[in-house]
Amino acid sequence: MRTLVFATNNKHKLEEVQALIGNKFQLKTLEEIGCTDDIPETGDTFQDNASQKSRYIWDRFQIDCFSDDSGLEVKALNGEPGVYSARYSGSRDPEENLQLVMSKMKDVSDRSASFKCVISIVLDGKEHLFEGSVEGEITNTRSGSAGFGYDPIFKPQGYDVSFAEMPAEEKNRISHRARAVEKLVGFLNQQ
Ligand code: ITT
Repeated sequence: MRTLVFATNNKHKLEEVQALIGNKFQLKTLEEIGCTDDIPETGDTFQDNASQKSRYIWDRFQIDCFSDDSGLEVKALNGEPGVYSARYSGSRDPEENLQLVMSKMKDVSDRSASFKCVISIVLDGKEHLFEGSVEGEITNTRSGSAGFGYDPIFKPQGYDVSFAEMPAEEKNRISHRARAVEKLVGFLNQQ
């Protein structure tokens, strides 16, 4: 079985991706390879940040690895929080970040938003990129407690519930991350 490092410190992402990848590939965590570094994420785009994370691990450890850079883009906020999704309020507290989006969206009628995910994988030193997105809207009130981050205020198009009200398997069928991981798995199966 092929072993891949998933370069993330977000345990929710790890759980989602592990469930999507199943047992075809063995995922190793940063902890398992002894990496406790604060991996830089200084890019202006999801792609730049994803590349930065996976290349950092490749350069330091020469291990096949991939990373996910993702976030919420709200149309009425000119694409914010975007690449700053994990620290939009200045803090890494998901609750504070969610509250800030809710307060900025108070009284805004165009509620369109999307989640984006870019996966960068470095295999034998060569990088490949995969993208996924899901359209939806920011709800007026929060609901649900599953998932993470902005899930309680994001309702995917065609659904009456937020991501945080869905069972993990359902979010994992339609999410931005699921779509990017599906492309990644298709690619890995051809290697
Ligand atoms: P790593 O960089 O260690 O992977 P991170 O959480 O810092 O972890 P990102 O820089 O990619 O990851 O930021 C992603 C943020 O976007 C995440 O912290 C959430 O706030 C938000 N986000 C991404 N995917 C999400 C999802 O499926 N549901 C809810 N919020 C999500």
